[in-house]
Amino acid sequence: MAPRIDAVFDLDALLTEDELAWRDRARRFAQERIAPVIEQDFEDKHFRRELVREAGELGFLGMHLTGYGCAGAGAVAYGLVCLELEAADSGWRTFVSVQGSLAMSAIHKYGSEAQKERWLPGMAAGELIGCFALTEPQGGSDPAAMTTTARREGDEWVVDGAKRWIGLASLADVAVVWAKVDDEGGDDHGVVRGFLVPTATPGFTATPIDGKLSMRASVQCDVTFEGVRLAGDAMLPGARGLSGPFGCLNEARYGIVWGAMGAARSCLESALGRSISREVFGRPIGANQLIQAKLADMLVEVEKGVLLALHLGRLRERGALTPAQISVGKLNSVREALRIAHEARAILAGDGITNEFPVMRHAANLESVRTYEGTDEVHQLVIGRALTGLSAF
Ligand code: TGC
Repeated sequence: MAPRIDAVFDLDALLTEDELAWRDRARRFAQERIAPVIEQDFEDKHFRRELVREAGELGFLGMHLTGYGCAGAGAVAYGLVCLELEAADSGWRTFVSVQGSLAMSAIHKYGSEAQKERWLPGMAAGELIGCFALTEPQGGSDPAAMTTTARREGDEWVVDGAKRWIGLASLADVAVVWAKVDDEGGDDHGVVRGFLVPTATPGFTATPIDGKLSMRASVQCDVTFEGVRLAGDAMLPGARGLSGPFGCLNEARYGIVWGAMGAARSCLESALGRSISREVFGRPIGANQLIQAKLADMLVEVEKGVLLALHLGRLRERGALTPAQISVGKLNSVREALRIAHEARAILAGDGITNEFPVMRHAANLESVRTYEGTDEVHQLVIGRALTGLSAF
């Protein structure tokens, strides 16, 4: 059993009883239900659908939302759950993000009462899966360039286009689809709006992307819409323009600020355990100054990252968190988690490239986390814009 590093900074003293209870529930789920099977699932490219209901029963799905069967938990509690899930595997934190922060959050923020009643309780319970279709094949950083359209035909909407890298789409019951309205002369012509698309609708096709060397225990898809006909009330009434999807991305990016530190902690725990148990030159490798320096630097970054996440969480609970602050957190957490994964791999030496340890899996997963929900570069430019008042986009 690897040593735990939580105690070093006494983070628990900064958390409420309720937050600790959420953290412990998520840690148990991650350690008992995900950790024992994750290496095989990663190898087999298998997403364990049956755990979705369990995650729902534990209250993790849309847990920061209120009403409609959602737990109404605070931002810090949600962050702690993300951290514990990602300590097991980024794919599971990604699932909770896509379901809760993206799909459910879009419906909760922008949906009509009927849309909320129709979808949210089942999604919170893990009976229904949602996905969030924003990114298109030509590139994810510039969603303003999307070409997917929704045009009005009589009482119906007709959606045509393609999306890529859409998490869970082939398993989903409903897709939140962002499309430009094609209505020459209308007020909404060319404006991005959100639509709720039941995935059983003819013309909706989701194809899992194969050949991934990252996030292998979760599913990302190419999605096509060929004349997908929707009822006239399929549009989310409360979202108009890109601020709609960006409002949801804020939520998901916030979860990553915490989650990536879970992957980092797991890597540090592996390296620390090994540095004590493995002997070279007649003593544990952890007795060497160079190894201790690496471990110390890793610990410093994990603790700083978690404290930053906690600060952002408290800001969010006060309604004071800005997108640029989220960018600081997402950029820092994922960048440092990747560095920690690479250092941990070095400490583990040859064994570090095997699945005896979770480190290479975390490192591979974090390459995806670094790219989705805004690349490092997008977040650097968001921060640069906040600093200078000048947009580099
Ligand atoms: P700009 O055109 O100026 O802004 C458009 C409108 O959006 C507003 N806005 C925001 N609102 C809320 N939160 C934010 N963070 C916002 N950022 C911008 C803005 O005020 C404006 O509103 P309005 O009312 O004036 O029209 O866009 P920009 O120049 O500000 O943004 C450029 C840039 C590069 C930052 C933005 O395009 C961006 O963030 N690009 C990255 C896109 C991204 O993260 N894609 C991820 C796709 S989803 C995903 O990865 C899911 S993966 C999980 C899975 O499905 O498995």
